[in-house]
Amino acid sequence: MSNRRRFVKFSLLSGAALLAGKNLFAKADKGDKKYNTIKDEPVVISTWDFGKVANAGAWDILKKGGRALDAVEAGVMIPEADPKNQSVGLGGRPDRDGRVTLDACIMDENYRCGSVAALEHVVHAISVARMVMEKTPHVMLVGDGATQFALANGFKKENLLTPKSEGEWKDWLKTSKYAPQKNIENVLPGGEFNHDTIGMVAMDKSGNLSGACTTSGMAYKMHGRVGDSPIIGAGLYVDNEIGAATSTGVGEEVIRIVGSHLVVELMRQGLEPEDACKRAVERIISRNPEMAKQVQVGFLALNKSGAYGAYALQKGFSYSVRSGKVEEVFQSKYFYEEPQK
Ligand code: SD4
Repeated sequence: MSNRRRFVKFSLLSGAALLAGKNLFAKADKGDKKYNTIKDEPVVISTWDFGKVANAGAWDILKKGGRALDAVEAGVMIPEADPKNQSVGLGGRPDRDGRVTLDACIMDENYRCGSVAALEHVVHAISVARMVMEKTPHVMLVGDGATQFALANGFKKENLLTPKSEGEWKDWLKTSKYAPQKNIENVLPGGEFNHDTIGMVAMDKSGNLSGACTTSGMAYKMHGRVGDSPIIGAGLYVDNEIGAATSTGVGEEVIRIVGSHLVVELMRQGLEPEDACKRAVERIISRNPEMAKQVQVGFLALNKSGAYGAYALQKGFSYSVRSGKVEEVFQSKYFYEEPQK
């Protein structure tokens, strides 16, 4: 597409957005809304309602003055170990070949980070990611290399495919339809929603930030597919001077805009967390509005002052917050007022 055509397309999009009451280029409207802030105390925030249980694990460490890095690892290990949670770790939904492959990454207050992608047979992908960070000269290990590294370092080999996830996969094979849909990624045979991924960011008593992100990825993905969750900058980013961000939803769309890094950079430019998340969502829309209507992406961010916020493409993204004073699940704001046809 020529530059001129691209400009015209982009202008038309902004015009349409303005007509729909959305100003893609609006400055963050600081001052006329109240931003949620946890002042001068530890806080942990994570994606979706099930983040509440994970936050409790992180909070046990934070409330005792523990390190944010330890808190986020311990926090996300809870859904990883829960066979009933079919989007993370044990019991995660498999790829289309029936293999449960896990993606995870972790990042501390000092730009140190570790990641695994397409890891198999090991429940706590987040701890393997942390070990990559702490015990290797690398940032990311994938596939067999990641699995071999984990097993060689004392992680137990387990079958992660539970009878429930296996049964659903076999039902899915009857149609083999992989069609990410708005807000629900995949509609499963039973009509349930497939919300994946826990992304968690935390600030400890010393004011240091860390984050973790772990998932079994999109259900029935191609074998070998890697989403945003293990990719530093896409599914998670932490800059201890500025803030931390994480994402959930259709990872391909997050990777294209390096979403979590973008959110942190927007906070560096002065945007509040919610506005930074919103701007990242708008970037996805501006790239391909038709596609954006069909999928869900949500961002969550925490800045160095303890302000936090989220924003999603579609209705339905929730996030959980835990501090000394707050223990709550919030509904994220979202771009599309009504479900899109
Ligand atoms: C992925 N971002 O693998 C993950 C999936 C997810 O809600 O978060 N779904 O693309």
